[in-house]
Amino acid sequence: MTSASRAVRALPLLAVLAAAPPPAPAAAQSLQPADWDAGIRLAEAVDRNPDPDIVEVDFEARVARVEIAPGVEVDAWTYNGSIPGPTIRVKVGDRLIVHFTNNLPRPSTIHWHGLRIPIEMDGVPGYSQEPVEPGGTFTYDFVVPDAGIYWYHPHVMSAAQVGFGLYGAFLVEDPDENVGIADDLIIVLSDIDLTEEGTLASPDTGGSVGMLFGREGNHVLVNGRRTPGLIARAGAPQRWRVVNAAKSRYFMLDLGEGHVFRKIGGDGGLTEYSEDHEFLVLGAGERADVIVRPTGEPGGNTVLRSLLHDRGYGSTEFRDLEDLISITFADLPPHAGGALPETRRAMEPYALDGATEIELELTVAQDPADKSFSYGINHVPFWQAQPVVAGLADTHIWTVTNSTDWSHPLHLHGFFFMVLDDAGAPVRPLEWKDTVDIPHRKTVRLAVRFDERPGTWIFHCHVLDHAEGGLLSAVHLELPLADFRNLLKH
Ligand SMILES: [Cu+2]
Repeated sequence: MTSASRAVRALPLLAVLAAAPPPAPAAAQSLQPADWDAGIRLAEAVDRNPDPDIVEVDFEARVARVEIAPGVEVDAWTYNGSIPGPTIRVKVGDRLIVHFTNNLPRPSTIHWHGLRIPIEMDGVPGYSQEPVEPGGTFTYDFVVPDAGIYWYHPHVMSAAQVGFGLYGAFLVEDPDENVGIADDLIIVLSDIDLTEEGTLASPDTGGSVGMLFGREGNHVLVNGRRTPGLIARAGAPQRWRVVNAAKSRYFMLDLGEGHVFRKIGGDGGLTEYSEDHEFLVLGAGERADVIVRPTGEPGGNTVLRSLLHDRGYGSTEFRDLEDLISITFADLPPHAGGALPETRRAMEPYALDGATEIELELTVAQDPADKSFSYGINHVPFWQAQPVVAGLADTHIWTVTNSTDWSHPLHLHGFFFMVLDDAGAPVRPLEWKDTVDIPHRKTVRLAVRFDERPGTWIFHCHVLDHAEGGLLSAVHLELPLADFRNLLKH
């Protein structure tokens, strides 16, 4: 298996730093035929607030009949009746108000994956709010702090609820950013598990062994459809913001020979500089912002595929490649091309002097009595875990060792981190991450700086079966001891 990191064709760092900043591109114009994306474009949430800096939307979680392929319908769990739910599009600094009503048969919440918002808005029952009972409501209300592509999903029975269809994209735009490409798409990758009768499969199939692997759905979906189509002008660049919303599945995107993904952003907005990748690997929960230029004969077609990515035992054997998007080239002369835009973002690595070192081992255990498996962090599942304690504005270096036979995309709520290399230096280009793959039997180091938002913030594997099987813990972020002493004086 070719790993993505080996396939990276990095720009020489010094050359990039020495070069003059690229000229600001002129206001971009569409290069695509009319309705090129009609078969794939996601519906957006309706903003009912006239204030240009407030986006106020109504979200109802409910069971609804959706069509995932011609003639294939299922009663899925949805936000506002669709899979994915409505795309939220806001500007950085906007206030978002979401009036959430739960009309599902089970309690639910909404977690805003990757957003650095107050703990009360984080959507985790038991840590930040009470679960919203069937028929109940909750108002999420926060200021959106960072540009980038994020997503949302429930944090109650999350493997089941995400697997049944509850997720959506959350795009935070920066009005000052100008990448110079008008044709953009949000691509939400997921899957859903259906029985032969076309109903939602049980989220418990395979019992403890199913949990150990991390159950994948048997229908791969792109924006809620099986292999939707796009009508592209050959050679014309497009900007894709890709979200992996699958409950377990990894994707390894491939556009075929001669194509690259110019990655300009990741989990938390633009990266330090753009970098070309032959393949694009996204673990569950990860995102990427990429520029692509599909090429081919006018009238012909190509396909965006997912290759087999080795996320551990059983993940590549007897598997097929997945066709994700069918791209038909319009009968137009190919676009002349030219260089793809380069992007740059001024980013400072964290100063790591005096950082607190934390060792985390991702472990698995089998109960000698009933033979069931559970995952753990440092050998304890979340129901026995003590949180990591951190002070406000502390910097931590986490050394995360995966001692299991499956990879774990580790997600930290509420904070960005940067990944460190084996020597402890930040990996370039710098990228703000909230979810990072910890490959099976490998160690990954990362640096995180906490800020002034106290609370108990969970971190967990985003293979959601693994999280529910024990691979979850928390950081308890609290006032420094001195502050407590001051409080006691009053
Ligand atoms: Cu995992």
